[in-house]
Amino acid sequence: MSEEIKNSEAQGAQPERKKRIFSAIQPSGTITLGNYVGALRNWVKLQDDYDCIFAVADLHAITVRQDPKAFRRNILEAYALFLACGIDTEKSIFFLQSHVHTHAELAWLLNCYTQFGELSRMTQFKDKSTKHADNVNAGLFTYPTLMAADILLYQADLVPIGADQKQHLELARNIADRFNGIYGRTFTVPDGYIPKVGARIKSLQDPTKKMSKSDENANAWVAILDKPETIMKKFKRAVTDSEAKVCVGEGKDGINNLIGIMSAVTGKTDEQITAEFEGKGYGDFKVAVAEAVIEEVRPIQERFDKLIADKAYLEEQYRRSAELATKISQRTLDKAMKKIGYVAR
Ligand code: ATP
Ligand code: LTN
Repeated sequence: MSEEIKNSEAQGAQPERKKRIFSAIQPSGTITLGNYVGALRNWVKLQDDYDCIFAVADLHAITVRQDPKAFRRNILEAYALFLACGIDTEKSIFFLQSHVHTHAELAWLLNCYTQFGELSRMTQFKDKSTKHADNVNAGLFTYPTLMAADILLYQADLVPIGADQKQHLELARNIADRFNGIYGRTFTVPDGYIPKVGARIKSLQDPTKKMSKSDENANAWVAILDKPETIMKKFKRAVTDSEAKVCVGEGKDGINNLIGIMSAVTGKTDEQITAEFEGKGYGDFKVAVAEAVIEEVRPIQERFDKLIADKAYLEEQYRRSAELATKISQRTLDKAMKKIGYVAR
């Protein structure tokens, strides 16, 4: 066999490297239908086509004061719920951010390559410091450099995020560019991976706003772990218009949102849904949407109940993932430290 053919065979046999994805979500109590449709469910789908690394961003969560007992429970529940939704530790690495020491370490280094002015321009910082004026801590201010560290440690190519995180990702890109510019290529400059606008679920009480778990009115959101009767009650109370015709239309934000939810959970198109409910009232439609959502979350809730009762299993999963994540991220941290001029450990 000629050298050339051998070479080309060897090349052909080499599997193409999958692109790496990194994303994280904060463990802030309830995970809503919005979070599920807009973030979690996409992560589950991405696992087959990408090399995925996901984390529960528990370090980010202490920019607001947390009750220790509730915090610990929320972190574990978020972890179990994500597994229940289909995050698979055989396919992906899925860890608790606080278990991987490199995140806080790189975040410190990156703080010194980030300008005060850049962080001051972050709209999330401006919003949150106005909302919680009594606790504008330094962590809230440097939140984006920790997020940059999360991403850059794994040399991620793509970062699935909601539109609200675009500015933070842009900053992570700038920090990576700046560092690479000074020291030579150290970090992959990541691209955002923003789902289609259609996946934005709106509040059930004010359908011009997004469904948000921090909404004070609990009727505005549906949690993945809400009981079936609660889900039914919340949908029955959903705000609609007075036209009483199930179809997509201008000024029909409430019904548009319910059709969007129905479509997201059943996979049916808006036209199919409209045809199915022709001649029927909003009451019937709300019940049907609630039933579809209940069916979607039922298996997730069943898996969650089993997982949360099995602490040993959960521990095995997050420990193993943290070990793998530490190994990968340590390489990047070492590389960055060497470039800065630190003495090797
Ligand atoms: P908060 O109320 O504290 O802002 P949230 O419910 O808006 O929380 P985040 O923690 O900010 O949720 O977001 C987690 C992920 O879920 C992000 O990727 C975000 O884009 C996505 N997400 C949040 N709300 C929705 C929604 N209503 N529709 C679609 N995706 C959403
Ligand atoms: N800030 C994000 C959560 C988050 C994240 C990340 C997302 C923390 N670290 C790294 C993507 C990549 C949020 O509040 N949704």
